[in-house]
Amino acid sequence: MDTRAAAAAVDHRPLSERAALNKEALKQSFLDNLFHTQGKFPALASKSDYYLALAYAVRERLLQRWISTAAEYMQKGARTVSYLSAEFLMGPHLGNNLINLGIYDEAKQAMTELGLNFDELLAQEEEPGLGNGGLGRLAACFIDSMATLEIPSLGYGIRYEFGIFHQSIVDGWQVEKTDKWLRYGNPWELQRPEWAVQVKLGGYTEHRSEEDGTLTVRWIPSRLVSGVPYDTPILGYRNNTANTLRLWSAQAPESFDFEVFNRGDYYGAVMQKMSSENLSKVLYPNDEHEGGKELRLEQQYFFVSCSLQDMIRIMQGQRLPLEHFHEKFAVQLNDTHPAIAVAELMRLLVDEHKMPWNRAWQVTCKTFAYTNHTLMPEALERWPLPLFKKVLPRHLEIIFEINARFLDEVRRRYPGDSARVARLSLIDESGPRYVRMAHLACVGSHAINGVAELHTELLKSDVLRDFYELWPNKFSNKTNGVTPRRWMVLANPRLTRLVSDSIGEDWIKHLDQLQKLEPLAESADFRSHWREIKRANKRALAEVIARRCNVAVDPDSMFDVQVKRIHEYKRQHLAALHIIALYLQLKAQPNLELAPRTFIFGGKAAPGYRMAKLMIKLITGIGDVVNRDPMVRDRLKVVFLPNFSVTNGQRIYPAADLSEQISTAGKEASGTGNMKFQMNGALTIGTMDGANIEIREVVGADNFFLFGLTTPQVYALQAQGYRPHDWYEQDPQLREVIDMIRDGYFSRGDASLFRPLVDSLLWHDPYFLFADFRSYVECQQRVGETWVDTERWTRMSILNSARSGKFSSDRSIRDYTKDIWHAPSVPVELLTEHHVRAGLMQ
Ligand code: NBG
Repeated sequence: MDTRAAAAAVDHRPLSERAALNKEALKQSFLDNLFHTQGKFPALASKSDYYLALAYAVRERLLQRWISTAAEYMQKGARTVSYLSAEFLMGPHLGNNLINLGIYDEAKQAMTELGLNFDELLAQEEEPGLGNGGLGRLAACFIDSMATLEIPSLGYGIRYEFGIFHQSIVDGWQVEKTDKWLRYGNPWELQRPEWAVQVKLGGYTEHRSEEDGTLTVRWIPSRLVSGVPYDTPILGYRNNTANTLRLWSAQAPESFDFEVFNRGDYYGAVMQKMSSENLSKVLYPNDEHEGGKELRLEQQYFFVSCSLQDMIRIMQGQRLPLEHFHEKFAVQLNDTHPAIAVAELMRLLVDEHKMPWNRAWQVTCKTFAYTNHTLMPEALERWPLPLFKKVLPRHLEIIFEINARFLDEVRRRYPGDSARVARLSLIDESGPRYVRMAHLACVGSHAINGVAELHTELLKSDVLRDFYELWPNKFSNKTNGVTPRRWMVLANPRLTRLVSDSIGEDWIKHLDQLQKLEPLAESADFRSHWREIKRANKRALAEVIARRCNVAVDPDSMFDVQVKRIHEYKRQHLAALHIIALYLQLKAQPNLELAPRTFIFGGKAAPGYRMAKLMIKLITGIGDVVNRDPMVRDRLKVVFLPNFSVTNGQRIYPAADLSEQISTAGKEASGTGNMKFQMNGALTIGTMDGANIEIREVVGADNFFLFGLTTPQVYALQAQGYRPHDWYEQDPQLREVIDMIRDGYFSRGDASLFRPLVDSLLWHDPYFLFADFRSYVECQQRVGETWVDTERWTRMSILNSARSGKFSSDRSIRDYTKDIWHAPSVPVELLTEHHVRAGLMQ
């Protein structure tokens, strides 16, 4: 389906005058909602009331698309992609919806004419932070692209009452506060209690032979939880499509309460209600790490079971037999968090719908596909067997059965190779027994993918090697992408205007067209415009920094930025070592010619990850010393911007000159921040890791600052016995830097504070900072030299953006549809009032 043809079919006839897409109508519904929904008048209304009134006005406008989309899909019985993800890091909806509806400027004008500050209203929205980092944000970009490409899809996840914690920095340390994003209500969701489903937990199973000889299993749970769906419309960019994000909220089922209640245990009944609702209370604030927590397993099972039952309900509504489940739905497992879906679909088909095992297994395998997002061994989910059995007794039996059949196949293929059987088994029996979720996902899926070329290769050669040998055809690569609607059009309106004025607007849906900017890199005039825009974005960020960090930074200095979750493998501390090295240089040679730099960090540390929190303290400690030292004469500034989020990212990426992507080679699966920076014209300093490799490939080696060991070199160094202390001994500059930290220079003389960090580096350095230090410092030297040549830097910046087309999530989604989902586009025709009235009369 040619999306340009579809774009031409965008319809502007409103469902009723109330939802017309123009300024005056928007003003009218804004006022209507202020009075009739918020129940406020101007003297009483808060900014939040105004925001909500505008949000409801916009919602009225997208409901027509939502209803029309549902009607179209129902009528066509469209094949649907179900994207199962424990996280959706959506970011604020209002601005994005206005852009996708094509009424951003109208809304701004309408508010201005009413005497309101539009940007202030936008800023009122509490972003739904229902994700940790890259994995959750990827899911959000993907559903945006599916809607834009008109692919019928449902995002399924959890409606956490508390999303990722709010981070503030107190005395240089991270402090967490709960994220009460629902405090003032959420205008973007509709509760659908009529589609609630019941989920069982705990208890035991009963096996019975029926009279006809078949074996049936009954699961008698110890608890029931009700899952209530909350739907959020996901608009495509300037088309008629509004897909659905369906998030499940856990509630106590009344009937169950009554049983306890009737026994006279009122208190117990209330407690039970509370404990049921705990299931969707809070997002676990860890990425890349799993804690073996019972509640987390329950959360995973809860949303998976709700979602699969919902898909079955949809099929039954369309009178489709369950044998055709895999034809109706392509279900993508976003990492292993939803992998229990393999066993749950088997249970639903076999136990509840009486489908024979073999048939059910075929349907299951054709339904699921699995995306892996990590190479960190400690992040591969596994559940202790006793815990698993306690929460999901029936699923454990099903997994044993799947495993027995699977291992039979393995034994036939590799007779006598019991080591291989043990490696492949769904149950880890090397010590205490565990259920391996990645293995369950691999066995139950027809497609397995990594998220960047290197990552997929490493899955095949290392993490999932045995599966690759068994089923090479299941594996493919799907390099990540990000949506240009949010990350360029919404985040960087100035650049958007310049680009659209230069090459037209098509690039927003066809990011490859940014290529047309390449010749403009040679125009001095264009370069000067380009710089002006970057400077304006930097000025805006400088104001934020002044407000939040109380540090004045110079918009003409180079903005050298590292924003992402704080992790040792991402090596924020390597950047810190480089800053200290620069600082020492300035101290030694006060008149050194050094291009002024502002180092900007942002990112959250998992609350229980001590080393990551210490890394934040180190960065803020360096800032305290450097920012105040008169000898530095403002040539270096170091700031840690608190509470990195989608909202803050939208301000940061457009203002960056240099993007730090400095993970140890072989550790970052892909990265997506790297793509957001590139689109917005930042140059990358990076290792040969994740998608950096592909970024470098498209921008060309001349336009990328490469440093560090490659993955094979890291492996070789590890194999030969890496002794970081030797590297420390041999590099006087590194020694000076480390000694300074150790001696308390950045901790007001406290020599014990950074001891754990320094000792870990000196004696273990699991992420090879010392081995990469020299190469990084030298590369940064080249960055500094290039920066001074302003015209050259600008040319490189333009080329980076012009060559970012590959990293649109539209491209990723096209790859998934072509190779895995095979879900054709279904353009939507808008229903008008006439259709609705006709429907009522039938
Ligand atoms: C993250 C990887 C990133 C990758 C995103 C999205 C997890 C478990 N993985 O490199 O670390 O870009 O997933 O694929 O959060």
